[in-house]
Amino acid sequence: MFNSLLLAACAVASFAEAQSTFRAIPTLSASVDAAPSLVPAILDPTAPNAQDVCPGYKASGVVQTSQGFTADLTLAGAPCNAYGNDIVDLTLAVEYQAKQRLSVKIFPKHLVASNYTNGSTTAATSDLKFNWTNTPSFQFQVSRVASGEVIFSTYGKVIVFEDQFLEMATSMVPNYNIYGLAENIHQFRLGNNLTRTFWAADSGNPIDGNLYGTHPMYLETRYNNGSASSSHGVYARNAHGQEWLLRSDNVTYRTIGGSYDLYFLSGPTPKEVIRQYQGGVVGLPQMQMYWTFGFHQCRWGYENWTVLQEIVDGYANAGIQLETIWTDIDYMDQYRDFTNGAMNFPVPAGQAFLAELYAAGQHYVPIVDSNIYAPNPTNGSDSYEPFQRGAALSAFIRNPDDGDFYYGDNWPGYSVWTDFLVPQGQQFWTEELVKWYGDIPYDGIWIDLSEASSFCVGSCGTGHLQENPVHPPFRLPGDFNNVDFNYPEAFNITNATEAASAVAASSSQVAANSATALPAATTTSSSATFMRTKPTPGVRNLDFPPYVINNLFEGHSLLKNTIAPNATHNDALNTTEYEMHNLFGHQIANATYHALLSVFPGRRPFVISRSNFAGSGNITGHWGGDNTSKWGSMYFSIAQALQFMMAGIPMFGVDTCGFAGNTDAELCNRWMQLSAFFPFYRNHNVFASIPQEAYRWSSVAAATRTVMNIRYSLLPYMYTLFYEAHTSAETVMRALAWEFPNDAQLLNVDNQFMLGPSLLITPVLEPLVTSVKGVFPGVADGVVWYDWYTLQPLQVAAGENKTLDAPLGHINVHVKGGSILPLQAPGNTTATSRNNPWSLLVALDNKGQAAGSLYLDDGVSLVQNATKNVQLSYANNKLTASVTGSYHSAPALANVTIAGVSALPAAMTLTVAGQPCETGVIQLVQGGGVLYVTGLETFTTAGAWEGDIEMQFS
Ligand SMILES: *[C@@H]1O[C@H](CO)[C@@H](O)[C@H](O)[C@H]1NC(C)=O
Ligand SMILES: *[C@@H]1O[C@H](CO)[C@@H](O)[C@H](O)[C@H]1NC(C)=O
Ligand SMILES: *[C@@H]1O[C@H](CO)[C@@H](O)[C@H](O)[C@H]1NC(C)=O
Ligand SMILES: *[C@@H]1O[C@H](CO)[C@@H](O)[C@H](O)[C@H]1NC(C)=O
Ligand SMILES: CC(=O)N[C@H]1CO[C@H](CO)[C@@H](O)[C@@H]1O
Repeated sequence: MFNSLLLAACAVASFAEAQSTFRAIPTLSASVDAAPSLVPAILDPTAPNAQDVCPGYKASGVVQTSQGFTADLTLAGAPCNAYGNDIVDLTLAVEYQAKQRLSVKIFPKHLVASNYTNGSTTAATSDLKFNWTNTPSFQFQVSRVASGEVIFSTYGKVIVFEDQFLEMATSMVPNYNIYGLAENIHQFRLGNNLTRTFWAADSGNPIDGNLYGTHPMYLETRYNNGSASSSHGVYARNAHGQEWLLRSDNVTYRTIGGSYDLYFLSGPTPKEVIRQYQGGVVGLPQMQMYWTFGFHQCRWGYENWTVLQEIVDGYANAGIQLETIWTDIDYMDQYRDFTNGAMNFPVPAGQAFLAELYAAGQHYVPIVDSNIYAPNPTNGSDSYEPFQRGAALSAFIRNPDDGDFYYGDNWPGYSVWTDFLVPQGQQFWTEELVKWYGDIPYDGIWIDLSEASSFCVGSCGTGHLQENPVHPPFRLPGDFNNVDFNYPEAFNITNATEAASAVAASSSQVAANSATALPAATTTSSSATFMRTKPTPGVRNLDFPPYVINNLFEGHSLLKNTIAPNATHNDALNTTEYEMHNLFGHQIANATYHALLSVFPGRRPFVISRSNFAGSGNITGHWGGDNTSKWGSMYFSIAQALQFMMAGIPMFGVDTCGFAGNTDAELCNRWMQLSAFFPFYRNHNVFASIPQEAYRWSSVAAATRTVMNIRYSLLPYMYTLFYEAHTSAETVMRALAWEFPNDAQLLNVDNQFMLGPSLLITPVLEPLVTSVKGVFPGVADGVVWYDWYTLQPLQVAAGENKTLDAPLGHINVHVKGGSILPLQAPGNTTATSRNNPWSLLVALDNKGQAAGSLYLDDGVSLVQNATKNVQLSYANNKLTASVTGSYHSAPALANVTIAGVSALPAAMTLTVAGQPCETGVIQLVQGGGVLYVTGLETFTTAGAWEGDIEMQFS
């Protein structure tokens, strides 16, 4: 069976086959996405330096408040109008909001600050101190009261506040270590020479370029020459297009609008900073349903319900867990939201498919795009009711030039976008999702293209709707002569014959394309070039702000590939996309969350979405977007995940095995094993590349079965980590630098990570190797690391870069001594796993102690009728489980495995719920430093955690 699958997967994508799939509808010219070309300010030597030309402010009129003070800031000289119009009169509001959080706001004087406080902190009780001076202009410093350490200082720099440009800079210590500023494709430590541009973009996964998410928050760690490290956080709450310039001795923050709304977090550990940020400022991550931690399979290119059934069956036949099957845009009628293609995805067949899927305990999640098709008004058969209903509600964003809706372009043709700033946007979205659920009872929603992506510049559909449905202005994957022949690095070594044939086919395609007049894949020409606009007194230039951010698209214009900045909302202020652009993704995810509350009252909504903003973790999960089937893309997934753990969106994972391009058996093998330790575990790829389900190659199937059984046995641990994230801002995946904050050797580590406090993952991230190097922190302080598979302590010296065996199909997982992990025998779904026997894995530290915890609830409800907490501990040869709460888990506790026990105990006593047990049936076996206690099930037949358990060895 696997031999034939192996052949199928290794066959290169077929050039001939794809030539027949061209969509026979009018194709927009690439010129619709042409915009004037600009030079980003950071690359423009003639751009004014605001620090040189702007006068700064003087503070006066200080008024003490209960928790800080306010003052007037007045422009200290002639306006510089560097990239906008200087605002002359500002208000400064300094507020000691909590012991660990200081807020500094600077805003136009006529506005009133909103604030949230704990009501009792003052300068006298804060960890942080705010100092300021008026010489030579208003400048401030934030320092630690206890040590005097300055964590932020604008001394020596002017503060700039214009209607379209703000600039503030802080001095930095040499070789500073900062992390965060998600979303970026970059190493975990951001380095001292990087510009982070925030302007949500449908741009794939560009290294260092702007992409989907905006999280203007960083964490800085200072190692203080070997004494305890100190970490602090800075969050600048502002959604406008912006840039953070990380330079050798300063970080410069620039936005093209809004105000300064800064939060300084005192830490002093990385975990405290993260907790202060999520718990105190942007809000804690939502709790997810238990089943969402199962494995998800998706691809663009599942042609019909029958194919979907074949995929579900393929996993079952291969003995690999599949929890959720997803559909990409294939299922829709001509790419229109809330529809099903009548030919390939008819509703009745879908209902039959889903009934069977749900009966097997599995789940279904479809994609929903951010655009709404605007039907051809001259063709009655092109009617599309969701558009009519939304139009009747005035629920779409408008074109300011004519007051009609803004018509951009996306997969279905000319389209509109929902206006989530007004209540009717939510109403429209909820009604459509509820209505469609009546046809297709989905389990959650996947939101895509929410940057928001548009394939043309401006309201290109205005006056052209009679051409609909138009084809996007570039070739789609799988369109005529557009087959992807890319393979991972080293494919030419592992699969030389196939690689040669891919190269040949690729050349034929290039030759065929140059012989036709068809537009090439993605190039667009720009109509004019200029550096930047000049500020106009009293007026903002929304489409071409004078400060040009380094938007990564060709020509850098803000108009490219999205809704134009001057498009307006339906609110009383006619708020524009200039303000709202970076919030569209948050708003549509939020609207989807609330729509799902209507579809499933009382149930935790499951939303995975692409564009996101600070705080989006309250209402959505996120996948890493359009990555590629390359080894480097797999490596960057770890740093991207760690950013989102900081950002408070722990439901994160990437397209496993890679989205764009073809994968291969070796990369997919390593990646299926790595992603098994990410919270959101999904395999997904693009249309017109080879299939990459985990069962397509026997070697990948075997590696996946191995790791999937580990993941499913760890579901109680993963779920408990999520509960702790949701209630107390603990992180799920963790940087080594967070767990061992005083070890400066770990400051760059992003090729390894921890899952919670107990598991260290050391993946292989390169081809053609059978070993991997990793570090094992804490050894100098006595930390023991046990191999997951053998439970043997790793022999490793302090600071050693240890070489580990890592043959294909094996991922190194180590358990930190001192941990107790609650496990359940893996079933074929999360539901069957939940009904399987419990066990405990106890990994003793060098003092013979360990601890852990377990959280249980029904796994579904927003408000729980009953929950259960189990505190697990081991000391003095005694294992204790103390139970609180009344949630009932039926399976018994079957066995306990204790690593780090050197001899067989002479005796054992067991008490369950205070009752001594007759231990005759229990087996104790010791060998290789591990004690195996089996045969426990008869003592907890009513459920493992119905009462406290004490197990004493002597
Ligand atoms: C802040 O100002 C106080 C006096 O008001 C001074 O004692 C302290 O050294 C200053 N701190 C810093 C970091 O400049
Ligand atoms: C900073 O990065 C830029 C762009 O990558 C590079 O040209 C420059 O040499 C770097 N500067 C330093 C000091 O490394
Ligand atoms: C930040 O540092 C860079 C590189 O040294 C320098 O060119 C720039 O002027 C500095 N910016 C500020 C605001 O101090
Ligand atoms: C489903 O799609 C597959 C692949 O294109 C095709 O072979 C099959 O005939 C289709 N089945 C149905 C029922 O449409
Ligand atoms: C400066 C300011 O506006 N402070 C307010 C912050 O919020 C608290 C609680 O609502 C108010 O009491 C303060 O007046």
